[in-house]
Amino acid sequence: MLSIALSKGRILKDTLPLLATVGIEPIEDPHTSRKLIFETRRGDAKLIVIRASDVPTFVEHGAADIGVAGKDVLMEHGGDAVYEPLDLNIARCKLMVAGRPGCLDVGQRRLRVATKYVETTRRFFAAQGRQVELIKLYGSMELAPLVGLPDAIVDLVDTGNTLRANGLEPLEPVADISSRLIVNKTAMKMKHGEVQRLIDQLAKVTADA
Ligand code: PRT
Ligand code: MG
Repeated sequence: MLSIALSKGRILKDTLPLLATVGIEPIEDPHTSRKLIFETRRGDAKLIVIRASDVPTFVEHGAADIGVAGKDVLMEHGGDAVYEPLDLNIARCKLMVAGRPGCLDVGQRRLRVATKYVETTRRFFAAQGRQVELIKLYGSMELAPLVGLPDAIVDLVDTGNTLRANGLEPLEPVADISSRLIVNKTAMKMKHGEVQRLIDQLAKVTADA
């Protein structure tokens, strides 16, 4: 039996069609159901639907054999606790520094940056030799500069509409983001045949797309 951890929202929406091509289809609709575990039409695979930021933790500890997580979430989780064998090329966007034009010039004082991605942001600015003051937020990052909280934010940008609607501009790219297939290290050994078959099948589908 393989357990696969996904998150509600765009990852579920973009991953279900990929899994369907290898016969893994939930019997009930996970978009609308309040259940957290879903049987599939393939008796040997089940889906677990959890918060996006919890997917690496579930897979790391073997609560799921496999997961789908955004590169943003994986970078922030850090380390090499799970294998990351496949870029699914879905839920693509960019992690960006954003703010009002000129907001990065703060003279001698430390730049104040609000983000959900504090570790990734710290590493990004440290690599430029720049120490920043980090403000951890869990959402509505775009609002923060408008109410004078930070100078800039680090957040995901897709169309740029959310930034524009709030008078902010994308300023510096931090990373290109897409969703990755991740695998628990023990499952990769103990269920190698099943896991490798799924990776190979999905690799073929994502390459065709
Ligand atoms: O909502 P919750 O806290 O439960 O989890 P989550 O926000 O992480 O879940 P979800 O479904 O919103 O995002 C899951 C994953 O989708 C992220 O981890 C990314 O890897 C990926 N993804 C791809 C995105 C976007 N594109 C995206 N545009 N996640 C979020 N956004 C948001 C962004 O934060 C901003 O608020 O969309 C807004 C910007 O979009 P544009 O088009 O206006 O630029
Ligand atoms: Mg969200």
